[in-house]
Amino acid sequence: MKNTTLGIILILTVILTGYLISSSDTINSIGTNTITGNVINNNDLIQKVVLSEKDLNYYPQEIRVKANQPVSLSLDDKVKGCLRSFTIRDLGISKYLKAVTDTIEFTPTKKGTFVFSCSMGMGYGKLIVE
Ligand SMILES: [Cu+2]
Repeated sequence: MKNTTLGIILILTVILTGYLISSSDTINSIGTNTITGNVINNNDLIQKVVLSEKDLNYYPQEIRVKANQPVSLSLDDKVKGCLRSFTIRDLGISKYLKAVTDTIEFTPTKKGTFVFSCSMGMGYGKLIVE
């Protein structure tokens, strides 16, 4: 009798655990975006974008994000000089990201392609809002 009760509890625990794991996967997959290799994370709905530098320009030069979902953008330690002064003119964004932990937070509401650049326009790329 005791073994049966234990068995039932064990089975229920397994089912419940399985359910919890699968439901958290669902939450994760909602937050996950397949953005060209520059987006880490997503346990939440924030689209984290980390840009690097390659050949004196931003890398990657194309970022794809979803509209109406917050974006947190940062620059890694390869990004030097004026490239750290990140600008998306059409979105009214311009910020000097001094440290790798500095971020630009914004939520793109309009779909389309927006040019991003350094403050001088020397480094540039495209932000595609889908
Ligand atoms: Cu520049």
